[in-house]
Amino acid sequence: MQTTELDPTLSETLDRAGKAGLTLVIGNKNYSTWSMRPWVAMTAFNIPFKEVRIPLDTPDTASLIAKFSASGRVPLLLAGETVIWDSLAICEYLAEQFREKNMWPLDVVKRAHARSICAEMHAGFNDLRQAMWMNIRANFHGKGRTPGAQGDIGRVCEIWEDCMAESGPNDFLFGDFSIADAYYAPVVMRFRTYGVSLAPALQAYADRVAAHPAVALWIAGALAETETAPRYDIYPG
Ligand SMILES: N[C@@H](CCC(=O)N[C@@H](CS)C(=O)NCC(=O)O)C(=O)O
Repeated sequence: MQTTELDPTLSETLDRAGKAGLTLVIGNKNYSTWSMRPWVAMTAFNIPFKEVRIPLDTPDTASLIAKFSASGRVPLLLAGETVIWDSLAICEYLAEQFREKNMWPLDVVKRAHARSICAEMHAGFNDLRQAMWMNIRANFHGKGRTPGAQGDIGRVCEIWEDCMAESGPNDFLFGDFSIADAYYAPVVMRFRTYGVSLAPALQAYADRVAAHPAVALWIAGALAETETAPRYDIYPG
């Protein structure tokens, strides 16, 4: 197992990140699933970066994001003069820039599997997104179980079970923590908020993710935020 201690003293990494001038622009930690993914990956792999946080759902959100990118979305990675405006593109860029960190699994077949499940998350799960948005501070137990969301929950469980069948009982999806775990971390947050019951092995995986120091830091940040987005704070009906 890879150590999950955060070690910000890796001078070579610090030096390179400093030269690259990495800044990650994110939304609120409580609500922004796409921001959570690269933030957790960078933190878990000890890649230092400056954080710029733009609260979502305010009258200023669009103009603040527009200062950095015309995409109108966060996260954004600013790497020197380069702007990368999509969570998966950011993770791929980092995996290339910091190859020695093995942010993807080392084995080519596992790597292809990891990329597939990240691509599936990136392109799909719309029902889960719509009915069970992320709100780390909220308790929406029992809500959001539309047929489509139930189907998406089932598919997430299938994906995790497939991975668990190959990795060990105390492992992450592909053994050591990887981009794939960062990609599914917001789903873990949703399952907690909406009280989704999981088979014991999957619950144990979800607990491992939530307890990972990088994820725990993100959760602490979400709990400390004071701004709210009212339309995501009350579950209608
Ligand atoms: N495909 C993009 C999706 C990014 C996205 O939709 N971000 C949301 C926040 S989680 C956003 O920026 N919304 C803009 C807004 O709410 O004004 C990615 O993977 O980064």
